[in-house]
Amino acid sequence: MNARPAAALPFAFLIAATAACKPEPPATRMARELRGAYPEVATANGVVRTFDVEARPAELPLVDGANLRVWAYNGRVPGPELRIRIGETLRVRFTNHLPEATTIHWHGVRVPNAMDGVPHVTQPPVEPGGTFTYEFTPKDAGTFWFHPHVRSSEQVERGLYGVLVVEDAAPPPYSRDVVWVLDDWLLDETHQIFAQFNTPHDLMHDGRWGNFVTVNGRTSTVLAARGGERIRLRLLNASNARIYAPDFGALDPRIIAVDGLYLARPIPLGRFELAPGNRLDLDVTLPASLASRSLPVVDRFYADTPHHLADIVVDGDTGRPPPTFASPAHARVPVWSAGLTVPPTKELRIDARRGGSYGIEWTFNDQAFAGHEHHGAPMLTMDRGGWVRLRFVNASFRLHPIHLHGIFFRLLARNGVAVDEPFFRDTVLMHSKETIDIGLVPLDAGQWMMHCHILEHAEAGMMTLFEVRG
Ligand SMILES: [Cu+2]
Repeated sequence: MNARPAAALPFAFLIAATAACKPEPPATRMARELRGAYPEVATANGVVRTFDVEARPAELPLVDGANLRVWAYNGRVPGPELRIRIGETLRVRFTNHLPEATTIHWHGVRVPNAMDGVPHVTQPPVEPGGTFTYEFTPKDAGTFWFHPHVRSSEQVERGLYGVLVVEDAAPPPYSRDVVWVLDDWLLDETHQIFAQFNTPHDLMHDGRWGNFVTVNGRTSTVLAARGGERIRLRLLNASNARIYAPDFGALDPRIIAVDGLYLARPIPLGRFELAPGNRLDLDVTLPASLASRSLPVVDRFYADTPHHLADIVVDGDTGRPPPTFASPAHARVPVWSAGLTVPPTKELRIDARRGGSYGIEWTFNDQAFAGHEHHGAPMLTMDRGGWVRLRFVNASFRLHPIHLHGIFFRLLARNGVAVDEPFFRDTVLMHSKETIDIGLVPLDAGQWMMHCHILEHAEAGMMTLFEVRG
């Protein structure tokens, strides 16, 4: 996909500017540097892949195997894994059998604005008994996911989420391609989902953290493998609020993609903070010499409270060394080294205050989102094709994973210190009292959401709209 030339439309004026021999302003140069990083438009090959998805209450053996009353897509948690190939058009015929309205948002997918699933902004909410057809051709291959954008802190927590995998035109020859959805569950003494949502405790802190951590809905997930295999392992954090730092022990996987897009080069996993919404594609090589053994994968976000996530259980070997194909992580990722020399286009200050329907509200620049149906004017307007620097100032002591719809961005700095991540993101974790700077070039017109992906913070006001003109 990275070889596909981007359409030249908004860049035509940049070529003219370059030809004029005047020194090129840094922002103009950085907008030009995005060319070819990822496609500007979707190229549909005419194949339409149709899926029927319905949301309804269900009772499923989850967590440690006891029956849990959940809300589920197609009677499964995680929901169905939608898998298509780049160039194909995804058509999802959605039916809502929940007792309340909902929508589906396609997290990380650069969709046409009308397919973004934001109620009252891009579509009417899908009422109980109602239907909506989502149809789009993804521009990017990678690991994405879908979830409601209505009362998300409850609907996602009850089990509504699924993975969308868009495969490359020629998928790299991994021995297997596996998805791990990480989530946590807050269960009460009856072993059911604790039914109070958006509590003052959750709002004052880092959202709702559960007392059970699961991979693919179970506390005992095992990936059965053989020595000599090379596995593509796609991780998604579907939790409302919990952050994971997965540790694979001696296996030392390489990161090949973050938030769907390939890196410029594979990098060691190290400590990667997988915040709600983030995806991480790992290249995991199991040496042929591994004796039969169980390799635990552990979350060490908080060093003093590690959580067992899952086990990779090696049983025998393939009899061959692991496949030696080149890593797919060789994307063109602009360096944007002049990013910090251009003044921020907009600064957004994040804080909490008393007020609102939950008693506490979270704000961008002292404004709390009044709900999708009462949304005001966008807080920020950007021109299509222009390079933009946004600064987020966390005036609070809490964690905030900042997510933008419809756009990939690069992290430029933390607390004013330049960072050089060789990848794009759609979600970045801000720590207590931290300031971050991100760079981006919007390519898709429309009104898009920007919000904290700690869903309780979002529900209590930490959402806003930005508009891309063009
Ligand atoms: Cu937050």
